[in-house]
Amino acid sequence: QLQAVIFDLDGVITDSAEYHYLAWQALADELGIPFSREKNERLKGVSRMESLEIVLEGSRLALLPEAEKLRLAEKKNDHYKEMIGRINPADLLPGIPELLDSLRERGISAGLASASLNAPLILERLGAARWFQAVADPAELRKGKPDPEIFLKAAELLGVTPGNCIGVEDAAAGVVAIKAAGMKAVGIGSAQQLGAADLVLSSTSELSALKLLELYAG
Ligand code: B16
Ligand code: MG
Repeated sequence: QLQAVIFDLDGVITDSAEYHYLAWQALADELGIPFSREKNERLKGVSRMESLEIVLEGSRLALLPEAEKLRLAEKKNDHYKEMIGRINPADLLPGIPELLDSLRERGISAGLASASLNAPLILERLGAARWFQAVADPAELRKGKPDPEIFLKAAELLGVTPGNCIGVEDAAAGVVAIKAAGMKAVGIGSAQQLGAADLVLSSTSELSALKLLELYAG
């Protein structure tokens, strides 16, 4: 029986990727290094410090001492936090409130497996915290996606068996993490990028509790 659905945040519950992009772009401009929306695609689902490494890649700044890198990441995060302060319930992606209500009515738990240290703040801003029975804290984990650790942690916090869960992700590394956790995976985006998922939908508006139950049964 399907016990829980475990969600990624950015790109699935809300689109904070745009704010991440704007904050990284501003930092790169300030540092005088090239950055683009295309490069930003590689940062999706990747931790803050790993993202910085990708931003600095190919520049001399990649050789900066760790303390300096931490300072740059903090600078980006301050700017990002300033922007996400504007997030409100209207920023929930299409179909998500209905899906979370419907899961709750059916007694299916919802968990969050986001690599973002800002996830609890964003859930509050969205008015979405009430839907989630568990939020895995990425600060407590050793490995990021594609490692399954964060999805396994969310299942553990919910008190459910991974095999009785479905994970929902918009990033390829996230889909790999879900499958490695022994869960069924739903990818939101292009089938080309998320081919490893058991079901790929082009938008969250296509998600429904019935589709998830069908996927689980099939
Ligand atoms: P922060 P997700 C991820 O969120 C983002 O996709 C990724 O771009 C970001 O670098 C990462 O969170 C860390 O975010 O700097 O706020 O800790 O997709 O796993 O929900
Ligand atoms: Mg994501």
